[in-house]
Amino acid sequence: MSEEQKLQEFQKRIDAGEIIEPKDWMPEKYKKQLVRMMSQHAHSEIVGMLPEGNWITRAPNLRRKMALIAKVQDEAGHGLYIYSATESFGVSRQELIDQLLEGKAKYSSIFNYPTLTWADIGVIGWLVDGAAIVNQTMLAKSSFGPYARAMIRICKEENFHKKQGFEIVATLADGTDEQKTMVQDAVNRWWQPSLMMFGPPDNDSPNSAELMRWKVKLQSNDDLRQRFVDLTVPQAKAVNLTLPDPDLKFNEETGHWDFGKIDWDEFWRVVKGSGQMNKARLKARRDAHKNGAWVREAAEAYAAKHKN
Ligand code: BYC
Repeated sequence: MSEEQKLQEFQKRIDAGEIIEPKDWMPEKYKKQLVRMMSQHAHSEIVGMLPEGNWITRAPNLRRKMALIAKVQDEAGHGLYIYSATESFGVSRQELIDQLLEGKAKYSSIFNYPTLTWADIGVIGWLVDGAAIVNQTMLAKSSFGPYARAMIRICKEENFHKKQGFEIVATLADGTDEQKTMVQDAVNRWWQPSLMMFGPPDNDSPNSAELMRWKVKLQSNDDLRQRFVDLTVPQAKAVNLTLPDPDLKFNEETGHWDFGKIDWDEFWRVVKGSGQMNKARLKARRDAHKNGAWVREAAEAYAAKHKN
């Protein structure tokens, strides 16, 4: 079979809704796109532990502290599931982590913002995990089996994370004036960055057309962003919080909430490394890697000793 015929057969399988497994024939570009996306996704989970990890020692009570520790630990697990999915292509976790530590790999823009108050922890669970659920529920139906299967478990865990965050938000929003102000301020700071998580607008998204043709993505960046806005507006109303957008308005014709312009210059600045926390995040990961060297060495020595 010629390359052209193989490509046509592959597209037929995709169009028929078949799931592609690592040993199946696939175009090099399909594999490349998936390694790119899964690598960024896995790194996002790992770097995403940092903003929340920052508050573990300062959680207001033991119940909150236990829930937050469990959440941050879950994120590490998510990273590992997705690194395993890239390993099914023969791309090792080490290779990808090296790229992250060398500053060559991307991870989600959202994690380059600081967590200034306890309310940020609630808002991350509500908005950031909420946005991730919208995106990942779609990816759970992606054409690549190992990625789609990882997403199913991740989405279940993210649902707990979102509830954990929304409960913190609801408690603060129903609290003292100071608590109300604190949680509203956190919503004001995280709203736009959460909308940016879905990626650039469709007309400026170079990868979307190919990913959608191969059913890696089943919905576009803008469609998912709109779904997130539609789901979140009533949740904000339920706890008497205001989403910081004067243009937010229900559109009777479309049945969706219209929203204002997103600052895409800011998005690209953050993606290209000039966000508030980009340097600190990479430093934290590099330090953790360096400080964990003795654990890796001990594990290797143990494995070598017990080889037979
Ligand atoms: N941040 O052509 P486009 C979590 C890049 S963690 C940074 O639209 P695509 C959690 C994009 O990579 C969950 N970069 O790309 C963890 C591309 O650059 P390259 C994180 C972004 O792939 C801890 C360029 O812009 N979720 O839930 O079609 C605590 C053009 O974009 C971003 C995922 O990683 C961004 N926001 O669509 C709490 C989901 N957006 O690679 C929570 C998996 C775009 O060509 N990924 N770029 O150099 C995806 O679904 C898709 O890759 C995206 C982008 C929607 C992000």
